[in-house]
Amino acid sequence: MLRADACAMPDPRIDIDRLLRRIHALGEIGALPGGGACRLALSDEDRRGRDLVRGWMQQRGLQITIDAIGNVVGVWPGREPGPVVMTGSHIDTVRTGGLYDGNLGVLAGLEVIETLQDAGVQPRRDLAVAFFTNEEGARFAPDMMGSQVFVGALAVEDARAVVGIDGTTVGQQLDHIGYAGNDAAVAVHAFVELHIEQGPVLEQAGTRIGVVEGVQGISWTEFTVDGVSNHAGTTPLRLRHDAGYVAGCVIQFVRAMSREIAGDQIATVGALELRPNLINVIPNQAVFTVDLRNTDAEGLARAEQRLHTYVDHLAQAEGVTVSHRSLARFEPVGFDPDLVHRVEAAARGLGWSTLRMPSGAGHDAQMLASSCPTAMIFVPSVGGISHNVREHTEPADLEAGANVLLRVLLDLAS
Ligand code: HGY
Ligand code: MN
Ligand code: MN
Repeated sequence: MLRADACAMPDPRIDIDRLLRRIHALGEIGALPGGGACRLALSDEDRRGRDLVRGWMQQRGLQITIDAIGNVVGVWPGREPGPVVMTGSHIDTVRTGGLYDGNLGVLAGLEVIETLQDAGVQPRRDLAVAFFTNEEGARFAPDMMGSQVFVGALAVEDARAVVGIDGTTVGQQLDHIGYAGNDAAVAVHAFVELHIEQGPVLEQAGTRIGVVEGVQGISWTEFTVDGVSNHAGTTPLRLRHDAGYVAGCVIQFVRAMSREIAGDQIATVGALELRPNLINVIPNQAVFTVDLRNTDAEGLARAEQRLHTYVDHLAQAEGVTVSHRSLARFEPVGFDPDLVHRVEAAARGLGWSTLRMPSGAGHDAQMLASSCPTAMIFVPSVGGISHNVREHTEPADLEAGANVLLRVLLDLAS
C-alpha cells in the first residue's frame, strides 16, 4: 500500500552501504590501478557502465527513455503524471577518472528513488534520474554535450558530427555502443544535481554541504602552431621558427595573466602535442589546448582577448603561423535562487553546515538551468583532488549529500 506523500511518513534516509556498493561496482568498469576508472564517453567501457546502471534502473521498475544523443532517463511515476522532478549527472569519465565525479549524482539519485520506494512513499510528481552523454568532453569536445542536446542548445546532428581526439565521430561511436535512441525528451519541472566539489573549498572551510549558486564561465580553445623543423644543433636561435617554444611561452603567459585578471581567473594548458616530437629536431608543429575559466563574464572575455593578442604577437616574432578553433564556450550560469535556498534549508534541517559557493567545474546542471529551475549540492573532496584516481569523498559526506538530495527532491515532488 503506497502512502500519499512525504508529510505522512517517517523521515526516510538513504542506505549508504547500498550506495557505496553501487559506486564501487560501477568503478570496476574501466578500473585503473590506484583506485579510479577510465570510461571515456562512448567507449566500450562507457557502454558497459551504461548497461549496468540502466539495469539497476530497470530492476526498480523505472520507465527508461533513451534520446538521440544517448541520454538515459529513468522515470518513477508519481501520483499525478506530468513534468518530472529530475536528478542525475554523468557516468563518463576523463582518462584519470575517480570513482565519484558524476557517478555519485547518478547513483545517489537512484538510491533516493529506491529509498522512497522502500519507505512506501509515492510523491505527487514523477521522479527521474538521468545520466547525460559525454559530460566530460575529454574525448569529444564540447563538454556537457548530452545535456546541451537535451535542452536544445546543441542540435543532435551537430553533436553526432563532432570528431574526437582519436579521429572517430560521436555519431559512429554512439551507434557502435548501441545508445542512439529515439525517445522524446522528458519534460522537466526542476533539476537538482549532487556532485563532489572537486576542489579544496569545503574541506578547508570544514563544511559538509556546498550550496552551489552557479557555475563559472568556460572557454576551451585548440591552437595549432606551424613552424619549421630544423636541426637542434646547427640552427642558431635567430633562424628558428620553433612551434614548441611558442607553446611553452603560452603556458607561461596564461598562468601570469590569470594572476592579473580580476575574478577567479584560472587557465590550463591540458593537452599538448609536438611534432615530430624528437629530441634533436626543432618542432615544426605544436597543437595544444587552453582552458580558461572565470566566474566573471567580463573577466573571461578579457582573458580570451589578451590570450589571442599575445599569441598573434608571439607568432609574428617567432615567424610561425597559428590557427585556432573554439572547442567550448559557456557564459557563467546562476542557479534558481528559490531552489538554492531549498538546498540550503534541507541541509541545515538535517543539521549539516553549509557554504554558498560557485562551481569551478562544469556540470550538466548548468545546461538544465536554461530550461527549468536548477540547483546543485556539493560534498567535500578529500585534498581537493579530482580528475585523478585518488579522488575521494568520505562515506559520511556521501551519505549527507544523498540525504540532502532526498529531502530536496521530495520537497519538489510533493
Ligand atoms: O571540464 C569540466 O569542468 C567538467 O569536468 N567537464
Ligand atoms: Mn562531473
Ligand atoms: Mn569531470
